[in-house]
Amino acid sequence: MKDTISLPRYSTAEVGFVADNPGNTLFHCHHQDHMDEGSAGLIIYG
Ligand SMILES: [Cu+2]
Repeated sequence: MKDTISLPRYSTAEVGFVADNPGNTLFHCHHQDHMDEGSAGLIIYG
C-alpha cells in the first residue's frame, strides 16, 4: 500500500485505488506553494 508518490516537474501519474473509505479525501501536493497554486483536489464518493 502506498499513499505518496514523487513526480518530476510537469509529469503525470495514473493512480488506481480501492474505494472502500466513503467520504471526502484530500488529494494534494506536499509543497504548500504548489497547493496554493492549485495542486490539490477533493476525492468524493459515498
Ligand atoms: Cu507540487
